Amino acid sequence: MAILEILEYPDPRLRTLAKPVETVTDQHRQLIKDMFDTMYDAPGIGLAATQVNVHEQIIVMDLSEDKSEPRVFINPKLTILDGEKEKMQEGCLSVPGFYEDVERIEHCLIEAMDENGKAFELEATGLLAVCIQHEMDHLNGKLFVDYLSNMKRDRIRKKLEKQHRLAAKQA
Ligand code: QAP
Ligand code: CO
Repeated sequence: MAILEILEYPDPRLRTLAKPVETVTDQHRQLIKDMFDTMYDAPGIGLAATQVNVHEQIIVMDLSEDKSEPRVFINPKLTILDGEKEKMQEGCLSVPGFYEDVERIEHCLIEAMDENGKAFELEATGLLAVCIQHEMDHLNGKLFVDYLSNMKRDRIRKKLEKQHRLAAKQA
């Protein structure tokens, strides 16, 4: 079991563009295990490799309450199935303690590979659709705070910067 360090906003490394995985290797499978350990430990429902400073297109997710539905998405592609938008309150392990409404596409199709390199398709609505869009944003260097007003985003940034300064002094 390995808990990885999660980068926190406004760390510039969260802005890195993730590269597609060419071949899924044992090394990727080990990273995926560690990402699940890290996400469950937090606890969270979704984590992108970007957040643990690995810049490859890998996402882990589990929306269940009992760790019973682990999902892996490698090189995910999204197709909009319905133009409807839905607003949902989002949080992020890289923006701890802050939750805000974000509008996302309500109904989409995801094409991705699993941890064995096997391609699959998944039709997503509701929380699953929201979460996959949130995590795919991470792979593109984007955060949910980017959808907020400058004022709200600045307030969050300043509070986190202050926490980081205090934590650094403690160490
Ligand atoms: C993304 O986020 C998400 O602030 C996953 O103090 C969230 O797992 C998509 C977390 C909501 C859609 C809706 C956040 C844990 C976990 C915090 C997470 C915190 C501790 C966030
Ligand atoms: Co996030």
